[in-house]
Amino acid sequence: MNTFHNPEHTRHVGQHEMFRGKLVPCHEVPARLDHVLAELQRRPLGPLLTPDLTSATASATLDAALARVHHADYLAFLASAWAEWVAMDPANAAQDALPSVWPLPNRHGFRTDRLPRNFAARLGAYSFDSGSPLTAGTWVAARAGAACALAAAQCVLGTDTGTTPTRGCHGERAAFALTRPPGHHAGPDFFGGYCFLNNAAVAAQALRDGGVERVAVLDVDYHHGNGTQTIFYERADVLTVSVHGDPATEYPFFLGHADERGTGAGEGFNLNLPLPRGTGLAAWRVALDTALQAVADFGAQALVVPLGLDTFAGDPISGFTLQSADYLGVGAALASAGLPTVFTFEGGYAVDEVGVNAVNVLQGFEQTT
Ligand code: OKP
Ligand code: ZN
Repeated sequence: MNTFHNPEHTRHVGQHEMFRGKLVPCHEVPARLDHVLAELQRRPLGPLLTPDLTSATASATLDAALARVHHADYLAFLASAWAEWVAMDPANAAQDALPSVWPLPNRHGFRTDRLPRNFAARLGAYSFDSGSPLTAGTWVAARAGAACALAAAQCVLGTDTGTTPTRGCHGERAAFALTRPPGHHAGPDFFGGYCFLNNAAVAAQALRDGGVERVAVLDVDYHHGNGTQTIFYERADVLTVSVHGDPATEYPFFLGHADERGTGAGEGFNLNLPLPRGTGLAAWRVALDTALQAVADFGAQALVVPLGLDTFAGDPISGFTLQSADYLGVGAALASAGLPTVFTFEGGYAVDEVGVNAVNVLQGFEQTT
């Protein structure tokens, strides 16, 4: 399996996230990715590649792929956000940008048809929580990360549209986009949950645009993939399935219930499998099998797996109890779908174990193909 990793990830380093009334150190730290890379060096699964964005063609191809899943005004906001944050007050340069005011839905009377000029207000208009610091390097890191997702999709497609080193990348069975910040909470025009650009959605859309008629996204992160769900909610060509902590008690709280089945043309093409906090491997695997059956019934021709490792028992912010060795079986189960598969690295905050857990999934997958 080819891994596309993002050396620019180190440019996204948040200082704090807001948690229950105080600023606490970020859980989503650069060391997470370093542990996965180190484990991939101990247990190599294939080439380690980095997308090359230096040419104008590669850069334009990436921007076009981003524009397929995110709104143009949101992308422009992200690109200039840090400069505008510092322009508000030069002292802001020492501080992450964290939103602290949001418009409630229109039923409360707030207007979202007028975007405020004030940058702190716009930060709120394009986000849904105060846990996702936007830093000087966030845009560069997130954009280079989306390039990994695009490259991974191109690798399983066997096409090269300019950003991908082609070595070993022609219709591969699977590829891994190893990047941070994560992506599955980012929606068409909002960030949150540590996510800014939806890497899994970029990959799924790139597979569609590369000629795959039916693409399934099977999100195994502890947290519901609300951004991905929202991006594809009205579409029948991309099935979104998520196994996650019940939003009645678990983040992101305001989406992820079992009765969300898609709307319009997309009705029947979203499946949520919420599980109670405390769920262990046996019940989680039953849900995964239900998810895989839905992928098969849909007739998916390619699979995207937002791979969160925060289902691990030792995760500090999550509530399932999977053990490290269980992830080998998770990878094997995912491989049993028999589909070209793109993995995107999402959550997993037990930093010392996240490398072993992630590579266990990928190794279990490889051993089963
Ligand atoms: C991201 B991913 C709120 C902080 C709450 C956010 C968890 C984000 C998880 N201020 N925690 O799905 O692993
Ligand atoms: Zn998560």
